[in-house]
Amino acid sequence: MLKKIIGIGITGIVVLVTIALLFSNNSIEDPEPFVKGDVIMPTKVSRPGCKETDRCYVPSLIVIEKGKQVTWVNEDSAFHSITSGFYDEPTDLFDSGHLDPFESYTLTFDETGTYDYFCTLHPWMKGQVIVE
Ligand SMILES: [Cu+2]
Repeated sequence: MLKKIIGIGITGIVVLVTIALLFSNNSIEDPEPFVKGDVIMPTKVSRPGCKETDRCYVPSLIVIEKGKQVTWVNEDSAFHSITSGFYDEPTDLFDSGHLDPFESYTLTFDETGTYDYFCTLHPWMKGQVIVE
């Protein structure tokens, strides 16, 4: 009788430890999904200072081969956009709309050329993609 109770007790502990290990492993194997960007919008670019240090979009100039993609990631806590053209002269080639913090936007460039873009919310944020 006593052996049986001890046996059940040990089995219970083993089961509990196994469950605990399964849960802890899951949290290690399942990190937050995070997209690695080619161009980052770093923190605090919603203030004009980033223009002076050329850190509104990092890098503000990216050169890629024809047919390749560029992914932008908003690492700031404010909304930003990737919109073709210039603030006072937008074009309708592409527009990400307002990107939430940590949201990303990916574009494929199938034609060579120089693509200027800006942020519709912050006139000082400018970038350029050159497709060769
Ligand atoms: Cu912005």
